[in-house]
Amino acid sequence: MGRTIAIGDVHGCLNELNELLEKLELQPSDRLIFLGDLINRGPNSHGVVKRVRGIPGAITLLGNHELRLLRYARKEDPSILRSTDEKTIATLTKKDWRFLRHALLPYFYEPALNTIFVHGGFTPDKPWYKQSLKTITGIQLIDNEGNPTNSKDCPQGIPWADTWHGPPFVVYGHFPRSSAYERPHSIGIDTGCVHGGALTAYILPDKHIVQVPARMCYSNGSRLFRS
Ligand SMILES: [Mn+2]
Repeated sequence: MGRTIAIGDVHGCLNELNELLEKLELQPSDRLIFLGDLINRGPNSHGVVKRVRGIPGAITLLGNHELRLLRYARKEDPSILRSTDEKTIATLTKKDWRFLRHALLPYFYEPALNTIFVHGGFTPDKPWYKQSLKTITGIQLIDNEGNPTNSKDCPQGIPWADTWHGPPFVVYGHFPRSSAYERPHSIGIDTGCVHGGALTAYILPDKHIVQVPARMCYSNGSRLFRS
């Protein structure tokens, strides 16, 4: 089996993505998995979607940012949009929309590695395959009643990964931290490229990390949490 390479939240950082893909020296036997949130906040959402949809066989997961855009497109309800969505929508082509509608998976499970790839994560109280789209794309923390939440709504919550005991092992993004967040049964690899951190790839089965630093802080650097 070739390498399985997960890539964290790109958020429109096309230059860093191109640099990372070059640094990885991709082989035909490699499998690339993008953990979601390709778009928004950064300088070139369209460029990232175009680049990723041009990679044959790449697996792309649904992030909360893509989920919001798809909900808007389905209901045509502009009230759910944020200003970053509007900037992205203005640049997306028909091919980009087709890709966002049809190519994004909620998660990807690889039995040979006993590993699941997902954007946000899981609560520990029920099996991963029984959890809602809202949870698996949006969770960062768990509140004191055991419910999924995030750092904005409940800053004192506990990282869901601290409560996850596996199996399976979980590789996820969505929680921008100053470095990868390694736990015995999970690893978070959103290292906040768009916030001036880095773009991170995690390679299995060797458990190797490859990173490219952000060229600048494109969006609110204070969102990068220390890990
Ligand atoms: Mn996210």
